[in-house]
Amino acid sequence: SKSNLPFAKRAERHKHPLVKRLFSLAEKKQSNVVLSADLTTTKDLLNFADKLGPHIVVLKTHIDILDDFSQETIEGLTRLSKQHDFLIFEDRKFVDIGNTVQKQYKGGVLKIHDWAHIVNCTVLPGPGIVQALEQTIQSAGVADRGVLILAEMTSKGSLATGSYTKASIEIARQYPKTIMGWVATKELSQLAESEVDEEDFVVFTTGVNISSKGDALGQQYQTPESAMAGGSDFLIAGRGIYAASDPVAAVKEYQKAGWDAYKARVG
Ligand code: 6AU
Repeated sequence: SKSNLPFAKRAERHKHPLVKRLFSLAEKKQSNVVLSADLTTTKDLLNFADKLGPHIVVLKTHIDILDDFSQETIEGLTRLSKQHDFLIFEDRKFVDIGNTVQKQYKGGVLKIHDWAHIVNCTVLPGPGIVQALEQTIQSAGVADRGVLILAEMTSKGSLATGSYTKASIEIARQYPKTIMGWVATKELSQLAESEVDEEDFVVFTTGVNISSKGDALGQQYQTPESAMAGGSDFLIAGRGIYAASDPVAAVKEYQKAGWDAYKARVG
């Protein structure tokens, strides 16, 4: 299966330009770490992006939690993304009718499409949400934009299970030019029938933490090793890294754990 193939091989045969770039970046930096940079000031966000940037492949933002969002935030992020060679993933979790989502993606104060390589959405509204995001990307004519489907959630009592999760996979298969993969606790391709030969959706796993099992608000963690054993490709970690007493040491620890597990898997 694709999980046993090296990222370099997957980069070579993949048709989605942004997935190609992601796999190549991972090989180059020897990292499959996505930093969930849930900081609330521009200064902190840019500081962490600068210090940890060399060790990560993607920086994930929640841009609407910043107290002082401005054009400087975006200019800083974009500059650091080029300097340290990481992609930017705005964890927007779009969930609305296509017409509204297009406005949220392109416009408003945040203009997410302008600067975020990756965004995610739920399929709660049905496939129209993906169609809307795809239309925006295609009419902009850019090659370095992509979407992840939120196929599962890590929080206790999550309702993103069963037929919702299965529909996520089926909808992903309808939009291979736009959908890069999904956010999930494990590999899910086997859940929905008619897996296409050579299909290669990327699995981003969040809720990854080396030293904690969860938080007081229902978050549930697994380790980098268990995530990779379950078929994950990229590990999203937030507090495990940025809230550590030494975040640089922590990001290196996650980088090594993720990369060792990846190497063990591909042999
Ligand atoms: O490592 P943490 O717990 O500090 O942060 C986890 C990050 C947060 C969540 O908003 C996000 O991952 N997340 C997501 C994503 C990425 O879509 C889905 C989910 O089910 N659980 C989850 O924690 O920024």
